[in-house]
Amino acid sequence: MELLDGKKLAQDIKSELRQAVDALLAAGKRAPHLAAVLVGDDPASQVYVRNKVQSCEQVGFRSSLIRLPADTPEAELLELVDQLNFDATVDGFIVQLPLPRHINEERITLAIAPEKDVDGFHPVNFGRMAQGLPTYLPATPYGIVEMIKRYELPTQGREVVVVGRSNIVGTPMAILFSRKGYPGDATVTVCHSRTADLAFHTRRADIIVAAVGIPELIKADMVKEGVVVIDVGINRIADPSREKGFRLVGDVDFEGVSQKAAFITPVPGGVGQMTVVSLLMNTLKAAQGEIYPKA
Ligand code: BQF
Repeated sequence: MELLDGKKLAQDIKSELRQAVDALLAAGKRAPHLAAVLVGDDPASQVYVRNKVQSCEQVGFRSSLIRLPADTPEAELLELVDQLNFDATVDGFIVQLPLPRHINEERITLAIAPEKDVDGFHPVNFGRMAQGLPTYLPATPYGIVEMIKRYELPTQGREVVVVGRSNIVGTPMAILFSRKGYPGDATVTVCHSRTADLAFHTRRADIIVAAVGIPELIKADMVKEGVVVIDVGINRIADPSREKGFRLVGDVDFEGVSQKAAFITPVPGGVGQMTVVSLLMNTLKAAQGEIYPKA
């Protein structure tokens, strides 16, 4: 078994990003600028936003964190989004999900200008992805694609099983693996909560992407020898022996499945790390007008 080391790859990519920033500055341009909006005080969301801000610092990006109280009216958030859309000093921005229940995530996502949608959640960017046009790939799928490329894992003709069908991971991964060219050309099966026999599908898989948010759902007896396992799950489970009272586990039983896998991502230190650097790669593209050329 070989680990798919997200931490190591993320470090490599960060040093590439630092060099790109140096080149921009040397050309008399300013550093890329990412803004992040955090509504409320969900503990996991606070960690994620902090990871993003710290990563910006590490590569020399400018970042702005805008914190709003949990009871911020939707209209107020929409106004902020509009302000960021028109702020020429901001190259790209994200609104951290999940949002408080009284705010409609779809309405917020639709309000973000596609040119600044570095999370790649706007339907325009999703549509461009589905058609293979230049776009901001959603950060987790982008991270997984980058991981597969950098480990040179073959996908052509492979049986891929995606477990989960969310708009931000499962569905885009299924589209990307089935597209023409590398890392596509695979045969894709999408499994979900209504799948009759999950193990029947996962046992046939050459590559499994687990993105359902169920701790350690995928067990050793559900996979074949030599499988490639991409574990997208970041689940907090109670662990009184830890200082914080919890530990992180994926959607895959790492202990068991790693005995049979050829390649597997750890949690933590796997896909999550790639997700954060992918957001930075999208922000660089935004600053350079690579997807939507600047006027
Ligand atoms: C690691 C996320 C679910 C819902 C909304 C590194 C992150 C996580 C883990 C991180 C995630 C998950 C993020 C590790 C951002 C990934 O070392 O394993 C980084 O910061 N993530 C998010 O912004 O929103 C989410 C998961």
